[in-house]
Amino acid sequence: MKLYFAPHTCSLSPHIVLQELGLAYELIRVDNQTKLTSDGRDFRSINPKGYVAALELGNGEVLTEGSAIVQYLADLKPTAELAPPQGSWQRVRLQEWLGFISSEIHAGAAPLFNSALPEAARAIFRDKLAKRVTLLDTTLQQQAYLLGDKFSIADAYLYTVLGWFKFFEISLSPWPAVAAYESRITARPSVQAAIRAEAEAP
Ligand SMILES: N[C@@H](CCC(=O)N[C@@H](CS)C(=O)NCC(=O)O)C(=O)O
Repeated sequence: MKLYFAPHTCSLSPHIVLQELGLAYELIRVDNQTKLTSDGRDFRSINPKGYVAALELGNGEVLTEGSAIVQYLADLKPTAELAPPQGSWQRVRLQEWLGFISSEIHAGAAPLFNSALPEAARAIFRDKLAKRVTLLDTTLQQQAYLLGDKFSIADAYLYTVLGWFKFFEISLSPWPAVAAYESRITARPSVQAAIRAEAEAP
């Protein structure tokens, strides 16, 4: 499998999952400005959407959309229990979280990377994000991870997008349970290995 990634982006989420599962993969860096891969190809010929993450399978299929990729990966190794079984109620709960992270946190935070965004719009996005993180804090006051007491693919995704808050100078200190959650996940060997591999990738 090949994971197309760009540093500090949402592709860290499937990367953490690959590390958690101990699966073999090749890492291919994408320059999100030029859309060139580190091996000199036009990334849009691999993923016409032009954005990471993309996972190329051995049979040549390319899977995109982070929440689909992490579910595909988790199902390759069900014994790792990174996702509840397909068809279970808990799987639906997982998908509920993945949808929330994707549409409320990921898509809610991404505009803040745009330096052309006017301050008034920036304030609107920040306020909305704060409301969503307050909801997360309420959940994480009661349990260690989004689905309960076990780390799942939803946590890999949420951790990844929470990591952007430092770029926006949004401190997690108003949400102590979220801050503790972020520190707990930072300490996972899979996270450290993924971050190191991205820094060292050509
Ligand atoms: N809907 C996609 C969004 C992916 C996405 O936002 N990718 C960003 C990095 S986090 C990107 O590569 N942006 C570059 C671009 O859109 O040109 C998903 O959930 O995977």
